[in-house]
Amino acid sequence: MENQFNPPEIALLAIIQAEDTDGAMYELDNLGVFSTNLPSVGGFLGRRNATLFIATPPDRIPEVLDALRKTCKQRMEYISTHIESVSVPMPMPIPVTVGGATVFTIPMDRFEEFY
Ligand code: 2BA
Repeated sequence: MENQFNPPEIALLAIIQAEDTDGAMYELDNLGVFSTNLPSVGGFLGRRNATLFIATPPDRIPEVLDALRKTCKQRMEYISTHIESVSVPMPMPIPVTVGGATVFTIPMDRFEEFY
């Protein structure tokens, strides 16, 4: 059997912080929007984050973005660097602001479900 009913036309890839995953997925689930959590790692900080794969009809994109806005918070992370002017290695934390959510919107050519 194949699902032909109301096929989603847009794929959203939302990179969010790992801590926000449960809240975001819960909120999307409450909206009746399907999401898949792909564990990922940020290239800059090298820390675990999450990529939510969300396939949706275009008219639901605003609701999805609102749900992500509500549940995904900006945070300060720190990377450690060394002060060069001192003889003993001394780590110096540098603050880095990490979003919210980084969302890519991608048109989908096909959507199929096989049962
Ligand atoms: P990360 O690559 O670990 O980046 C974490 C944060 O570090 C970024 O937060 C940004 O504030 C800073 N950052 C990243 N690259 C930088 C660089 N070359 N120079 C200075 N600062 C830099 P966000 O922008 O909120 O990004 C959060 C996560 O979203 C990223 O984790 C990455 O996994 C993803 N991301 C952001 N923009 C992306 C893009 N254009 N393509 C693919 N993934 C992206």
